[in-house]
Amino acid sequence: MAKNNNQDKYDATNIQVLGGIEAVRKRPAMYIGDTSARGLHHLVYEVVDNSIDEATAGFCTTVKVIVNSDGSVSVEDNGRGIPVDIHKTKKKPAVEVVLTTLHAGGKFDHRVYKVSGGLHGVGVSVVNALSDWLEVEVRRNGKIHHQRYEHGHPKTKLKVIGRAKNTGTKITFKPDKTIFKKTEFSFDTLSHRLRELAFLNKNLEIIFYDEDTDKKVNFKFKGGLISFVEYLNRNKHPLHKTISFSREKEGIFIEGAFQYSDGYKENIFSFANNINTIEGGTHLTGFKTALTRALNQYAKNKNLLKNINGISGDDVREGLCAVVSVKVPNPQFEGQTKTKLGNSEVEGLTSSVVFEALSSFFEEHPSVANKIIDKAVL
Ligand code: 0RA
Repeated sequence: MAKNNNQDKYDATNIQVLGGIEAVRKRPAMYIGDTSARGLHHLVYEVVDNSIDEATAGFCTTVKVIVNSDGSVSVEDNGRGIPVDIHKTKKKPAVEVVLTTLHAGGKFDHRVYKVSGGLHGVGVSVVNALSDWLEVEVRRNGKIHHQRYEHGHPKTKLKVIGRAKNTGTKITFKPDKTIFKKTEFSFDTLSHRLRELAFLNKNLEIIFYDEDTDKKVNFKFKGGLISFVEYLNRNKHPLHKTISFSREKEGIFIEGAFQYSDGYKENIFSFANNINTIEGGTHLTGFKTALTRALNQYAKNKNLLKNINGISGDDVREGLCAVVSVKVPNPQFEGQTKTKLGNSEVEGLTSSVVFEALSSFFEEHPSVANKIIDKAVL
């Protein structure tokens, strides 16, 4: 074991926590993928994900992300605040347990939809372990609570530092220069992901400010995925108003939006629990199958196919821009980069939700259906 040159005491109650934190510092890539710019930005996403989960649970409306001029990042939300009561067995404030224990789930897991499996969902304790320092501020029970950590270890006790009228959590952390190759954050990389998260979580306000460049953006989309598709198609010539669907079935929330434009390229994005599933998966397959089936059935019923047998999936997707997003309680992420949704039950559920929604949409909007079929037949 490496020489202990800090002031931490290796007593029986601490040993497991220290083991976890040390393991993360020894092999950071195991937890965040790599220690390049990608891994560095992943720290921000991990903290932001926790605030988004609080929003998904219905307790948070605003998330503020600030890149401070000293190179630290603050993520502040107006959720319930991480609990501060003393953990029964660990005999420490819950917030300290959350910030120092790997996978401190169970009672203190506020996540509605798990994100583990990919690199996401590793927990804020990983961010803490890979930070030079981290400070947490919890507004809860009418008080502001504060604690500071260094390299993942508590440096102060959780202390009340003031009174609070509202609730929420603010986490500020400075990535450890001895771990990351580069510790500068990219405004474009962060704003791209934060914009995406605002599209995926409609009505959630995400404010992003970079102190150094004085650049500020504010994302909030009433339209959710509809706004997402319209953003993606902003420089195209659309054939119709964006079509959308959203339904919960058997504990799985399925939503999507799509729009055809006059081009021929296919542009489909899929997400599972807010993670961009670059390699696709069962939700994407279900969507594609249903789109092809719904259009073919409509075309056959209305005698639009003349002397052809049917329209192929590839033809149906020419000029299509679509976003499909599912929220699954226990996702399985597969593939080379763990960005392929594997849950087999999701395929049938997605395809039936999409097929039903599109069939009735086409019946009610024959002019839109005709335009799409004309384009596909051509
Ligand atoms: C555990 C339990 C509860 C909330 C949270 C964690 C929580 C964590 C984070 C991290 C960033 N923002 C957060 N907001 C909340 C629920 C506590 C309760 O029942 O009141």
